[in-house]
Amino acid sequence: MNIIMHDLAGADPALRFSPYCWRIRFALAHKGLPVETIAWRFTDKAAIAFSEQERVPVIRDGDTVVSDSWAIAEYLDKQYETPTLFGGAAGRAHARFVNAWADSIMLGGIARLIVRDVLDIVDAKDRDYFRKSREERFGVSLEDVQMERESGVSRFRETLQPLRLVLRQQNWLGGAAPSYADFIVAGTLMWPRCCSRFAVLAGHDPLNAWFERVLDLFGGLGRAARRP
Ligand SMILES: N[C@@H](CCC(=O)N[C@@H](CS)C(=O)NCC(=O)O)C(=O)O
Repeated sequence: MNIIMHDLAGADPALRFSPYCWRIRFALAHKGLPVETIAWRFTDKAAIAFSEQERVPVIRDGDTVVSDSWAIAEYLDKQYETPTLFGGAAGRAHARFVNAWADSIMLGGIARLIVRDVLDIVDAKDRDYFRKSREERFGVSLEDVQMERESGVSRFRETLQPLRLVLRQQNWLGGAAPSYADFIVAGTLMWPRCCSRFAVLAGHDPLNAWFERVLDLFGGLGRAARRP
């Protein structure tokens, strides 16, 4: 039986834009596990009530339900040992740092660049909820959050310098082969790619070469993703 995953979608059900869900799409593909995704909207809380929380990704694997992308990655690596996502306990510990860094520094930085654009692609029934919940979080309007993005984008790009320094030495964050650390960062970059036409990476950024390699993995899974 295929694994089922509730996956955040926009007004266009083919537009899948959650950074956390993308991490798991890549992780499942890495394991060679077929997945059936179910389009989920921010306000479809009842559809995932069985997981006893309100966010996606949520996977159902037979009788097992797991939510939270990190917990799902750990579950997958335990349940389906090879090919490994983490490369052992030390790799998992390092990936935990990458996860925390991506969640705090990368996602926060990207939100300031594209959060108003997200409003344009969410389903009509999610629009009020999305605006209200995100404006409460930022304390200003979505328009104001994103207003200074042309000048602010360079600050975001500077925060990615550790990635450049590592990827100058090796092809993947996982070393010689991609690991969950690559999927965390690439999944995070799928969010702006699938929500906005704003370029969060400069054209000359060496990170593009690595991101293009990720987009080509698994038969071009990331590259084929619907974009606005
Ligand atoms: N820590 C969770 C975060 C999941 C999360 O925040 N997902 C977003 C979609 S990108 C969500 O479901 N948001 C629901 C909401 O804002 O109400 C993970 O890693 O999976």
